[in-house]
Amino acid sequence: MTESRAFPRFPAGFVFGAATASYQIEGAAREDGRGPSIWDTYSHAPGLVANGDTGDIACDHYHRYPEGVALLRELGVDSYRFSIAWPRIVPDGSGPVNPKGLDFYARLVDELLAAGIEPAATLYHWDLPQALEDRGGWRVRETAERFAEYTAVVAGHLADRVPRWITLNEPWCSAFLGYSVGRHAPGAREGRGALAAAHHLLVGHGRAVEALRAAGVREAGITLNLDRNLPATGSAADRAAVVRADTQHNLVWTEPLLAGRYPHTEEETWGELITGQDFRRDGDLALIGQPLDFLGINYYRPIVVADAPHREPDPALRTATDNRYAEVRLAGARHTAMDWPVVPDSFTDLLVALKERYGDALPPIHITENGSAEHDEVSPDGAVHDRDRVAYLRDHLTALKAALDAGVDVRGYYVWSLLDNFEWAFGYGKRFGIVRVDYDTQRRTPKDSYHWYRAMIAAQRD
Ligand code: IFM
Repeated sequence: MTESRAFPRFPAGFVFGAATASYQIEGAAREDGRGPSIWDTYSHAPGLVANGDTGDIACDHYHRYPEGVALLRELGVDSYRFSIAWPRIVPDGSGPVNPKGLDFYARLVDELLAAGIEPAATLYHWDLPQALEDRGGWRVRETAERFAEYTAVVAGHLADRVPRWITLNEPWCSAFLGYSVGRHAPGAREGRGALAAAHHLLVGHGRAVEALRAAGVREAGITLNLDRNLPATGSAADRAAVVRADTQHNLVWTEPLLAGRYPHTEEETWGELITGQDFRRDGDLALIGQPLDFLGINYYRPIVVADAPHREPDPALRTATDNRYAEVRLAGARHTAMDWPVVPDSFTDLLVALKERYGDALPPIHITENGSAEHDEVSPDGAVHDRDRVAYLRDHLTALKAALDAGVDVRGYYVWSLLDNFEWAFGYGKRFGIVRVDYDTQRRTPKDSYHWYRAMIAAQRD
């Protein structure tokens, strides 16, 4: 059953898409020469991922990608955003290239093009080759150089067929969840290491943009998970906490990328860790701040922030994430299965605020992810009537249209996600797909949200 009322209307040429990521869906973790990634290591370590889940098999998309493309064609999307697994291409992180890895993505791209769907490739969605982590990972500059080499290989192979390229997905997660909080691979709990990782991810982005330009790609950009941080109360202390949260979540990325500077609020946020950062070099800001063809933004929810002056500092985390603020639950809001509050207006506000801050320096935007995990149930008729997800998508697309009406140049929207998949440390328990995956049988069942999104896209073309 679909709910067709009140479809928002988007301008002609607006791109509708769906997104996935390699480790979350591909499986075939040890096939055809793929090397181990940090997520293989992390998910196989006892106790780090819910239920002991791993990406070994996932949605078996490596073998079933034609079925995925058929679902996309039936959905009517203009574009499909997928990510390329670095350890399939360069299994040891440097050295020999694996032709079978390149072949897989070439076959996927050809299948998409034959179905009339534009491929959009993300080069790094968190599956760093383990061999590079063993040499320091994103803490060291060498990883940025290896990333540029890998980018040149992939773009050299696919640039003629893939028009839109995303260097990094959500570097905040890679740097801070990965190297500070330890909730993502590689599971490090460091202060300074996380700041070095943030910087080297940005350097890697800049070097990858150079490689993409050299290969002649049509569009190069980066995807950020920018947050709309709201103060828990109107107190000066909570508002100051929001400034610290904004620095760490947003400005650490947007200031170097869009304004050619480091955030001026760094000292307040990171204290003594920010002094004498020898990993920053002359010329880095120019490299990082090269013009982009688009900015990718992933939006899910706002974060309500309260000052937390008495929070016990964890010595391992000190100052990189222990910024003396705490996340507060938003009273009165519906929460998704991730326990994330649903506030569509925050989506509009985030985009409008970004435009106000960066003006003409803000490139056109693609919403590269938006969606919700819900407590899906299979009905006796075999269908998944995911009303909450339908409402989430409808309300967020309406909020997005409001941002366009307010003058923000948004060119596309990708729903997260095409398929239920491996939700990182939460394992398979959280389902974001508009298509249900039965992990025992690998059967795919389009949910009501799939049918709703299909009807919404079709309505644009009436
Ligand atoms: O599943 C993730 C994705 O890999 C990155 N963005 C957020 C999604 C939902 O948590």
